[in-house]
Amino acid sequence: MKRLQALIFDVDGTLADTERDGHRVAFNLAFAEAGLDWEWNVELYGELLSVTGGKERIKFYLDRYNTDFRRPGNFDEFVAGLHAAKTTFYTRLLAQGEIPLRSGVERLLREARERNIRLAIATTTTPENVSALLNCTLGDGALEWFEVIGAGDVVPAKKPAPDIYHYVLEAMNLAPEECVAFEDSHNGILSSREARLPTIVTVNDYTRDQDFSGAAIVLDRFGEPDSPFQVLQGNACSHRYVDIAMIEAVRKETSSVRR
Ligand code: XBP
Ligand code: MG
Repeated sequence: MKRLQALIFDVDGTLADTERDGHRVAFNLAFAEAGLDWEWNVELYGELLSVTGGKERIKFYLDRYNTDFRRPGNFDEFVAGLHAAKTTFYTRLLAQGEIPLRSGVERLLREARERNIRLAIATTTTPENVSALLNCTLGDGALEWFEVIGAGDVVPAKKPAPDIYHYVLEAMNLAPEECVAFEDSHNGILSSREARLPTIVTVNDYTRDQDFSGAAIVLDRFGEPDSPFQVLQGNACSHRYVDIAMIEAVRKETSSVRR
């Protein structure tokens, strides 16, 4: 088995629980500012999450849930403008310290750095949102912890397409079996699996009941020594929280199952 070289993280729902109290709130603030009476409640937003990417999600909402809306002639520009306003509101919420990292994330990132395991990001969210989250939670300079940040429109096809993971692997010059990906959603694992990456899933309230077939393991959280994870699918080999030893054990376990 090849040595573990890098960890590749999804952002929304994985590094932090950003959707319900972050992105959703920011979309609604942008709609209100534009004089639109659209209101994405917690339940509706769960349905809209089936489409990744904020601009794509706005269009999906209009196609599926608000067909009476009269679209302006410059529709793409209109959506892009709304989305830019949403990004401003979202990064403002992060700056207010509203969204922490999920427990265990900072510990794992620091351990990986100490052991010279390379770090990267593969997300559909806008690059500014990634910088804001990392700076606001880990402090200035945390962005440099990540060798590659694959985000937003850098690839034309967002998750569930594998393109963003291919982009990151190519930029790092690594094979998928030298890496482990971290995801929280069905769309996320479709993307990482198609890129042949062993994937550890940590679910959240929006994704708990989704299909994660093909995951190396599915957990309810990263876990900490004093608040261990619950295993929802797979074998954690007696480990109780995600650290490098646990990741190595899961890689070994899943490669022997595959053989
Ligand atoms: C995240 C997304 C993003 C965010 C919003 O999916 O789908 O669209 O919800 O961010 P994943 P933007 O965690 O699978 O990357 O509005 O910046 O797109
Ligand atoms: Mg996600």
